[in-house]
Amino acid sequence: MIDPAGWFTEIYPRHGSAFSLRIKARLHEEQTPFQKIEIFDTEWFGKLMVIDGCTMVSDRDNFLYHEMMTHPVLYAHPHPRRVWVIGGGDCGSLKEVLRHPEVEQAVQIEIDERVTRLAEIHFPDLCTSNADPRAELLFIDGIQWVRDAAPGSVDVIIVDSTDPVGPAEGLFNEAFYRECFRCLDQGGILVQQSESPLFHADLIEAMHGTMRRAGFADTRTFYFPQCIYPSGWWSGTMAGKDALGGFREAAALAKPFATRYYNVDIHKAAFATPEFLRRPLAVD
Ligand code: AG3
Repeated sequence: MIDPAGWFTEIYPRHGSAFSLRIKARLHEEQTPFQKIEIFDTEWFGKLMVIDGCTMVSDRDNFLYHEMMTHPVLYAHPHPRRVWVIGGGDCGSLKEVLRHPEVEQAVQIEIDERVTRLAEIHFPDLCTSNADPRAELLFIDGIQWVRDAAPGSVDVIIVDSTDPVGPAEGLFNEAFYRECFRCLDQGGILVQQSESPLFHADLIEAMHGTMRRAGFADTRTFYFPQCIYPSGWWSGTMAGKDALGGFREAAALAKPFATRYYNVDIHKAAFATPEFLRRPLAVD
């Protein structure tokens, strides 16, 4: 929604709140077979991608999300060679994954090719690694992909999805996690964006239960800021085939690439659990 003064607003009806950005121009609007995609030029956040009215990516703050959806899990895994990004069509997660020299193969499985094609035009900085020989971009249903994949064929699965409604709904259920569990090799880890700890604590709590019922031995949530998403505070949740908590700290300290948010201290701090989120939760 854009008001006459040029403010884009995403309203959170369940939480009596909203987030707005001042828009300079609407650059693109398109209904794909899956969703409505809009691209705006904003006053201070650079370009903004909106899907079905929900903010997805801005130039200004996407580094927080993309670094946190990739580096913690890749330094938690002892030897991440094969990585899948499910969703993530803007290619921001794929780019961060490919910064790790130990990654030999990174497959992005995005259902809506238009997200990637528009990212290539409007978010070229996120797409700089798309031609990396280790990268493969597929435009198919991620649920079908994990169903068809061979057991033990991947080390890390990153679920970089939209909210759990519409095309992404099936990425938050036990059947999907069960297939992911089967596809992960020993020591394998799945990480999924898990919404706002303040607004969606019930979802995070349920996710832990669902992941464990699907077979995962250990689950952990970590936290980071993301000002364009509901409440400005976001989370990712890891599910380990084996116990989590491993951290290749020396490798993270000597990482051969620059980051703007992630570092060793952030890695450790991100897993600290606020009092009100200690499980089991008293969810209101
Ligand atoms: N994925 C998480 C988007 C959730 C935003 N929700 C909202 N605005 N209501 C973003 C994809 C980045 N690669």
